[in-house]
Amino acid sequence: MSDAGTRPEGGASTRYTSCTLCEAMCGLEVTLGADGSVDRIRGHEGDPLSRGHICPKAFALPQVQDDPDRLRRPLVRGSDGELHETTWQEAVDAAASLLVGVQERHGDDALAVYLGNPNVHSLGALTHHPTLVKLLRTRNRYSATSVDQLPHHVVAHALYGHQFLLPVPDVDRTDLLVLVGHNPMASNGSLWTVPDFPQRRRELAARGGRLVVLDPRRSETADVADTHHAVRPGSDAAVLLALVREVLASGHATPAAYVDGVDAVRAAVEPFTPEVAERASGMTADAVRALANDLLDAPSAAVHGRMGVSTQGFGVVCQWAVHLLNALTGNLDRPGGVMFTTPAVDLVGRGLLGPGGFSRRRTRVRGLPGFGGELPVAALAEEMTTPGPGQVRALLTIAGNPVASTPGGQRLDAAVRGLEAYVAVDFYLNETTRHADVVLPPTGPLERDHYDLVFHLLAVRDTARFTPALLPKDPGGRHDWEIARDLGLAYLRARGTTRRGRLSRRVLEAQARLRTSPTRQLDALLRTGGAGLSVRTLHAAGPGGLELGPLRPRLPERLATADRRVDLAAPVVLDDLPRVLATLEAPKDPDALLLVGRRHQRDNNSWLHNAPVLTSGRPRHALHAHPDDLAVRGVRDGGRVLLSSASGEVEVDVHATEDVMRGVVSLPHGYGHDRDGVRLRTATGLPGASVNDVTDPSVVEAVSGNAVLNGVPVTIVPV
Ligand SMILES: Nc1nc2c(c(=O)[nH]1)N[C@H]1C(S)=C(S)[C@@H](COP(=O)(O)OP(=O)(O)OC[C@H]3O[C@@H](n4cnc5c(=O)[nH]c(N)nc54)[C@H](O)[C@@H]3O)O[C@H]1N2
Ligand SMILES: Nc1nc2c(c(=O)[nH]1)N[C@H]1C(S)=C(S)[C@@H](COP(=O)(O)OP(=O)(O)OC[C@H]3O[C@@H](n4cnc5c(=O)[nH]c(N)nc54)[C@H](O)[C@@H]3O)O[C@H]1N2
Ligand code: SF4
Ligand SMILES: [Mo]
Repeated sequence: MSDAGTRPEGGASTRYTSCTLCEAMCGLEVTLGADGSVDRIRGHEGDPLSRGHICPKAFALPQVQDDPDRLRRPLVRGSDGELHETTWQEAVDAAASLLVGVQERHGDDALAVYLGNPNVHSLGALTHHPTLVKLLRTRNRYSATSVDQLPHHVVAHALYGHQFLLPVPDVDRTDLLVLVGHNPMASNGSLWTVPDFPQRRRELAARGGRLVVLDPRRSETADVADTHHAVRPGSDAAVLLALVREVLASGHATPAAYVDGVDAVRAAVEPFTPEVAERASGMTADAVRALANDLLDAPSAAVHGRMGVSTQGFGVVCQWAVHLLNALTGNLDRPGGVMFTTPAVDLVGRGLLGPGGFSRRRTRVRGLPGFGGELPVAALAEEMTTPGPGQVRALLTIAGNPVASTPGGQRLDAAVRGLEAYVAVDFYLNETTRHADVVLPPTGPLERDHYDLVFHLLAVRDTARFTPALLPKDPGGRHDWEIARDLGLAYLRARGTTRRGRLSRRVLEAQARLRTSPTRQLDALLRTGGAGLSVRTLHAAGPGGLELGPLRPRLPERLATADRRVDLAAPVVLDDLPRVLATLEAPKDPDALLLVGRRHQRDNNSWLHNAPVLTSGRPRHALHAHPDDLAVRGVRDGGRVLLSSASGEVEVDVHATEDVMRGVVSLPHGYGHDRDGVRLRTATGLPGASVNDVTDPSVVEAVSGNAVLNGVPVTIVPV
């Protein structure tokens, strides 16, 4: 079993790998030239899940690999204040002693850890980072989850007993697909591994099925939908709750036998009439009633809600209502509805991923709730800047860029500068990692073995694919898991743990796990999974891996609730409904502008703007606004405006388009590479502005503490 992959032997050769850039996990067919570099990339036609699909981002993989800006050796900040290249040993020891120093002076919780998005796309990150983080003994743990899908976890835990029991739309068999705040034509699907959404959408149409989209913007997905309902940002709760109400009022709801709480739900949603929905959202009461009927009448239907309804004021209520619509129309756990996967490595069933749940631990300053062992990242800056016991004074980021990715970026930027110690594991200097005292750069995505531990859990078909590293590892480089191993072991030395005679079982086990490669850990997981699999058998199955078939019904056996039943009347949600109603019914300022995000097929969060293949062509960083909204403010198409919120302001270019509703402006995140007049090397495209300098960390989703990135009140004035 090789961890390094196979070296190409003379002449061109065809290899197969997995794209790890987004949740679609496409299989790639790569031609390597005689010198071993990537000549050509195509979608792998024989891949049973992605079926030959590829998007422009995959072509950035070799550009990241060869990018002269990519860090390949560790950096340590010298007494001159600059970062200098050094040896791995020195860098890892320096990092460990910085972190331990702060913890010895100020307590274990003075260290905060942020795990960024790419962690979930890397086998080695998933096998090793949890072990490393546990060793660090801090309760100040943050991740991209709380600027993303936290409401999904809260609801899955409440309904199904486990935060990762997340059903996915059975897109290949459904008759009616309803997408709320989700744009898979650009994002390729989320919490829903659905490679080649465009073709799957065409197949839906060919079978006579329909696609309905709710979005304040005519997104790329709304554009190919049969019906697009423009809804005011942040108002979906009114629509979704009215749909639940109408489904129940019809008398034709068909919840499964293991579903409880229907009467309590009926009473709780009674005030949410279609008329309330119309006043709040702009979607007409008739349209709401018609959609409820369609959901009841369709032979099968699947409702899915993502970023637009997760990272907004009522994220938990929206996700709950989405699950209820599926359950009450009999579409939970049936072909063509939403279904659970049967993954070859079942992290949920085997207890390898914790069930989640709210903890007693809250953030020190604002008292935001902890969930699943983490705290909401919207609180990170204030935890760094508010003096007192427990103040955060050191940071470890792994594959993350919270200054660009979390609300209140400017404040966090300043707070990170003020830290006593900051260690970053990243192969780029980004808006955040540029402040690090030590930067530990891992190998790139093409240099490592891959098996998708997370996204096989969320895929529209059950498959199991292992791909060995495409390119030989840089001999002087380190994989993420090797960095975690070396940093973890150095940390134990720096803390004196390893000098203290007999080690506890906890430490011994952690050391052993850190020393075991991801591929070996994967092999053990496969071998003990009960299906007779191993890395060798997956390898032997060919480059597309094993095809385990379409999704199959799993309930109630798959439920992790104590009584193996689903109680729809989740108190965390029902208790919040009076507040939701009051807020949605409050009078609205007719002149207000609400800011929403958007993703483009050629962007990838905050980090691919240095790949020429993606940044060429028309700039995509502009603020989209309705021409009428611009006219009344004296702003011309193509002009520049100052975009301000209660929290901050940025200058941006404006693009007039009727694709956004009146009263809505849209700006993508992940831009703003020009900070303090310094153009970060990681951007060859236009720097753009960071939307998170405008989003407001003081406003979070009330139940979960998730960031509110959509529906932010803003103003614009011409500059
Ligand atoms: N306003 C607004 N803000 C948002 C969003 C939004 O829609 N609107 N979306 C949110 C969402 S959904 C997410 S997931 C977050 C993402 O935000 P983050 O969690 O900050 O992740 P990225 O922006 O992807 O930054 C990833 C960093 O990881 C590095 N990296 C890439 N691959 C690897 C690797 O294999 N190992 C290591 N060590 N480093 C690697 C890259 O160089 C980059 O610097 O942003 C959130 N922020
Ligand atoms: N190309 C590309 N693909 C990606 C990523 C990327 O950066 N680029 N990031 C990946 C990640 S980390 C994630 S989490 C996923 C996210 O994938 P998506 O959920 O598709 O992400 P977004 O485009 O941010 O949001 C979807 C839509 O929500 C709409 N919206 C905003 N506010 C509201 C609202 O209040 N109500 C409703 N109904 N809609 C609203 C926006 O207009 C937008 O069209 O994409 C993944 N895939
Ligand atoms: S959709 Fe694009 S970025 Fe996502 S896995 Fe497929 S090729 Fe990669
Ligand atoms: Mo995300």
